[in-house]
Amino acid sequence: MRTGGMGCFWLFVLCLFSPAGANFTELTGMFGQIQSPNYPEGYPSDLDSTWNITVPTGFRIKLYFMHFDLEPSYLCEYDYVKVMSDDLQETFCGRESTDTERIPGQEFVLTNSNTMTVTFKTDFSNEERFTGFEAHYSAVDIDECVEKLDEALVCDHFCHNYIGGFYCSCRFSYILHSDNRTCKVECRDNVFTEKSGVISSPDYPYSYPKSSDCLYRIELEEGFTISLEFADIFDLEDHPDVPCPYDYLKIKAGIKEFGPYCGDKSPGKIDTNSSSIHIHFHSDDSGDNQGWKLTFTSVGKHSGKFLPDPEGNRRSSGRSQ
Ligand SMILES: *[C@@H]1O[C@H](CO)[C@@H](O)[C@H](O)[C@H]1NC(C)=O
Ligand SMILES: *[C@@H]1O[C@H](CO)[C@@H](O)[C@H](O)[C@H]1NC(C)=O
Ligand SMILES: *[C@@H]1O[C@H](CO)[C@@H](O)[C@H](O)[C@H]1NC(C)=O
Ligand SMILES: *[C@@H]1O[C@H](CO)[C@@H](O)[C@H](O)[C@H]1NC(C)=O
Ligand SMILES: [Ca+2]
Ligand SMILES: [Ca+2]
Ligand SMILES: [Ca+2]
Repeated sequence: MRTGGMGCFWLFVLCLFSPAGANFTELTGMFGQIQSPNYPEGYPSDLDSTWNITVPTGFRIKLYFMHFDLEPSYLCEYDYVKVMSDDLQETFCGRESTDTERIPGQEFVLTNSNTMTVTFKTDFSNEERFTGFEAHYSAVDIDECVEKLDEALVCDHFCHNYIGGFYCSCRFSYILHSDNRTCKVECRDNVFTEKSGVISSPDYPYSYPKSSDCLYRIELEEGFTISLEFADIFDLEDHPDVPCPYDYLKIKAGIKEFGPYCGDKSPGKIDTNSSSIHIHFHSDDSGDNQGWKLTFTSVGKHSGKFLPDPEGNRRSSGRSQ
């Protein structure tokens, strides 16, 4: 946590003795105060003063005026206070007693980011004495979990706000990815040695995990050949022009490769003509898609065809010599 007090003090000393920076003030405290020169006496003519306010990331700046008394003018063309931050810009001038100008009144200015620039400009003359302004600012926590300012910062599963930041966590059995945002699963090492079975993306047919790389190996003895049959519900994030840039399924059977597969059209039936296959499923850090499911069966050179039974136990459907 930074303390603004000393920083402001040293800056103040610096400002006093630095001729070039006399009209520029850098404020980095969690709160602070801005006054027009000579406040509460009348402010001088031909001023061009700037205050840069920076608070730590995770905070925004709230600025409000306790006193405001500037020379009124049409569209604030004589004297004005301008408050700027990113896409925000407010210009104020006038005095409390005349309601024709843009005085801040009870309004406050709230930034989206952690920086704000306030400029105070005056022209060459004043019709009468104007006392200027006094403003205060403070750092305000951004509730990232509610505001979702930046889509790329939103948590995949759970979001926890705290003063100055936020963090993400995951549902049971998921792991937070090193991006600190998405939730992945550990699924690198799945080996199937049964003659038949069912494999699917995690949570199928509900959204599969993001930022995950799943590897499934089917290893049978030499002489067996494996066939895959994909279920009709097949849904992997795709792109209209680029083939499978986000999520994909790739199958390796010996030297042969199948895929990459993505989109919503099931690959159907694949005869791999191999006794050993590797399935690689990759997902990126966004999107909600249902995934995939396949049934594998095998045929042995000297034995029958193996099909899965409804309980998923292996079973031979027949025998032929
Ligand atoms: C300081 O004042 C000079 C002239 O008065 C002006 O040209 C310059 O832009 C000002 N700088 C800032 C940071 O306001
Ligand atoms: C003051 O803030 C503005 C806007 O954030 C920035 O463009 C400018 O460089 C800053 N000036 C200094 C001296 O930090
Ligand atoms: C994730 O959080 C850790 C510790 O909180 C931090 O060191 C790391 O830089 C963060 N990574 C990203 C990508 O933000
Ligand atoms: C299957 O693989 C064997 C060698 O492993 C090869 O001789 C045979 O031609 C292949 N059959 C088909 C249909 O690709
Ligand atoms: Ca003036
Ligand atoms: Ca926060
Ligand atoms: Ca995706």
